[in-house]
Amino acid sequence: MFAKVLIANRGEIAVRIARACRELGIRSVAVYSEADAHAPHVLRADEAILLGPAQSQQSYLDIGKVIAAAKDSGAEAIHPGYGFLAENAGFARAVVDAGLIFIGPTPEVVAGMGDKTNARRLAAASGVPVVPAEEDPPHDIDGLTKSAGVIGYPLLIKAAAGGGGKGMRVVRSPAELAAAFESAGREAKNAFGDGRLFLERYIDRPRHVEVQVLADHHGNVVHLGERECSIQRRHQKIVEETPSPAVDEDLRRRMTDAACAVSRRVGYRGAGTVEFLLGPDCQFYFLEMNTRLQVEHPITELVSGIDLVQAQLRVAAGEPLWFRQNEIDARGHAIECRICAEDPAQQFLPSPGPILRLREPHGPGIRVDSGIAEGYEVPIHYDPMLAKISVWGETRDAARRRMLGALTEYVILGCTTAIPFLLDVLEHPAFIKGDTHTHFIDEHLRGWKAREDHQIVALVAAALDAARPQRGVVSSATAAAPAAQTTPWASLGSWRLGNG
Ligand code: MV4
Repeated sequence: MFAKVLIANRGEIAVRIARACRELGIRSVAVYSEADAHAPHVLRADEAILLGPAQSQQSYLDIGKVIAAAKDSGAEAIHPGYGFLAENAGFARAVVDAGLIFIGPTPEVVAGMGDKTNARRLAAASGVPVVPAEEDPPHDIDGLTKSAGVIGYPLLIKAAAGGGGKGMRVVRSPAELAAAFESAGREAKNAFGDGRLFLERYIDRPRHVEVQVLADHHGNVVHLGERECSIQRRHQKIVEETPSPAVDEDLRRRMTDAACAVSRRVGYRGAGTVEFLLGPDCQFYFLEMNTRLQVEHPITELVSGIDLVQAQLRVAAGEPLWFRQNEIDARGHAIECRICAEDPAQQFLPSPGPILRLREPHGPGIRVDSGIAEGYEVPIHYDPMLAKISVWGETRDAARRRMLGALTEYVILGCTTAIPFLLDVLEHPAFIKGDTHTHFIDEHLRGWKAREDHQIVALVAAALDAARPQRGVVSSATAAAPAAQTTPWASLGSWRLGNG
């Protein structure tokens, strides 16, 4: 096992990886930018190295600086987390060339899965269903129109070099085709430096269902079930759950078999996720394969009991998986909500700020993966996700109700979060029914506004908090009656969950 690992990331995932390192007796090295000098991930690691200015390009995305930090610290391996350099094949290659271990698949697999048309071809060759497509459409308007006609309308124009919706256009008629192809190519070129496009038949109102896989260097490939990630806004996942309310045992076996088949064929190593589109007709289609740990990995850990980050470290160190497929017994239901510094009433505008007051939920079956602490200033330079709440319950509704309670207990004063929005998602009848597909937010919560009680509560909480004796200045009166000091939220009583 490694003696020292460098964590090439920040925020909650860097804290998560540092914890897994500690539990395996591995020393962890954090890297940070000037904006993160007091960030929890820096304090949580055994060592910390300043990379440079706040801008990601001069810090977390600077391949040379990250590798130099690993070499200087004596780390044998680098864990990339997710985002930043996690799926950058050039980084993976540079890590290996520097004589270090990249905790993930080989650079060739990172590159191969990063090309969406190549990934599709490998999936199809593995016998996995793919959406009917034109993978290399002609660029002249006649040729393009002809190949679009073969696919049929509505169709989707997609960028070969990247996922996440960039360079994607739905085309509903031949009249829209040329302009959409033109603008998609420009967007793809700007986003990925590669304007290659392909056409796919459009699957209407799909679910996004992904399968977690784990593969070691000894020929073992296993899956850890599926995750339903359809509740998204502009391709940003908001709520994830496992198992999917739309997947029965037969469909689960077919999807997980398909995910393992692709993983085996590409020679996958480590933790990976195979994404599928699931149509209303229960047909599923390969979408892409992510060669990183996903944000939503905690819900898989909660139902399976497998620590995925420890598994990544142990597999990267050459250890065989310590369990067989038939020993994985997923149990219960888990839901994750992402807690982001953004204002849902202002089109989810990022709204970072100082964390003035922080009270995280606790209790049976509640897990908080957090990258913030009271007194920490959330930088404006990075992704607005602050933390994730994940809950486990015997049943889906038990998990849903536990999540509602946990969200209600979560107090973050100082920056706006989407917690009230999340409460309305989880209380929506369509969510309760399990009718969750990728158009859920558009169809049920378009133009969402905070309910009156949310606003009043927030104002009263802030007022009460402002009226409290200054923290640390304990007058004789308050010292005499410490019980009188309560958090503003506690003094408001349980204002949620239909208690008036
Ligand atoms: C699709 C699709 C419908 N038909 N492909 C979204 C980004 C990238 N992951 C692929 N995505 C989609 N591909 C075909 N042929 C619908 C989407 C899609 C989507 C997929 C999963 C989760 C959320 C989504 C939101 C909008 C569109």
